[in-house]
Amino acid sequence: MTLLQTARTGPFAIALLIATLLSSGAPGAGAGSGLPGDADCDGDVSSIDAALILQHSAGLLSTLSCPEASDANNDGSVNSLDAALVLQLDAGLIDTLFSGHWRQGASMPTPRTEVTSAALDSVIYVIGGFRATGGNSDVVEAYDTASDSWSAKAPLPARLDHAGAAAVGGKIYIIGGYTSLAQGVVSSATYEYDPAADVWAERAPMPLGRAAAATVALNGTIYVLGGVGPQPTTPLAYDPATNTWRELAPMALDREHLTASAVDGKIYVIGGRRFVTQNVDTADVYDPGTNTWQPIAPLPTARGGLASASLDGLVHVVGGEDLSPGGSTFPQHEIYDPRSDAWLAAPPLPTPRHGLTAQAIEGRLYVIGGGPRPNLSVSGAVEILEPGTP
Ligand SMILES: [Ca+2]
Ligand SMILES: [Ca+2]
Repeated sequence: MTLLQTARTGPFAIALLIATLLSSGAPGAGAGSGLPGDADCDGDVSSIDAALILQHSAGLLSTLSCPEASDANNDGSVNSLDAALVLQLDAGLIDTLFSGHWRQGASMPTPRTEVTSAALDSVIYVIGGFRATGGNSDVVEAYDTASDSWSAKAPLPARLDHAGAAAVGGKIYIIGGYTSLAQGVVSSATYEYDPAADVWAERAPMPLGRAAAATVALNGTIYVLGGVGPQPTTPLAYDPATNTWRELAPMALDREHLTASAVDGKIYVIGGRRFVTQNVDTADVYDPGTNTWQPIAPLPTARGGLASASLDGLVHVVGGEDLSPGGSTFPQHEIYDPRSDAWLAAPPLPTPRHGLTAQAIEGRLYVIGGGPRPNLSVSGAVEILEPGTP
């Protein structure tokens, strides 16, 4: 049982935990550190702070010396998740508590969902997707993170939704997607975009078509993982230098609407869904050096239609959708720490949505577009995660 689960087990377990923790010492006097997790402001984050946060969230303690610091993950509420994070930190299971807050950027001119994106320097290219009318799109719009402004680029050679994108060597590659979701037509096309010339070219197609896959670049190679299409557990790798594709060792679980990000030479493949409505918490790591897969700690909130980006050695996972009857979209923002194989709860997305895209640039996470409601709805939202507290 993890500490996170311990903290969620109920009042009895919480009371027991408080008793255990308080027996190890008394809360320190307030010194006003403001350090995330330091609920008693004594300049030290320890299990005492976790006990205080738990007492407060259980209604046993009416005030906290450092209310802001007690919100360890800075998501606007003080609860057992904050206590669990403090305990994880105190036990050495995680290195840092995540601190960050969201702000809005300039909205995308063409609101879309089921988009893809790639980043070059300080610019994020948001490509294809569904428009509000439900038709798929060849629209390419570029968001300059430095100036918080948008510009239109040469359209895609085809209308695509649920495509993949990655940047290698100063070019952007668009891979697969649906040319017609309604008719189930999955593309195997590869397109290359030259941002200097604002021109698209066709490259060698995938040996197997793919839509709603995870696409990520690592060390000059583009990996396409999972998704819808023939042999969906067979990942594919594209080398832009030789314009060739190859097949990789199969994934354990066939799933689509998943996400992937690379950290330190490995690819973390997270979440997704099966049979349309079955969201999964499955998470694996792929090592390109050995062409092998290993399971990692499962995603805390099972879901597909999510997005991710790696930032400072952590994988930030945002959004998603539940397509079962009465389902909704997810505000969840969860962070995977590969060093500890642990997940951290983080400030949720201001606008819950699915079919969105995420990129990390210069210490900030940018989350763009997507549908605020399950199925077809669109948004032009640009939500930016800034480090630290507001
Ligand atoms: Ca403390
Ligand atoms: Ca919190």
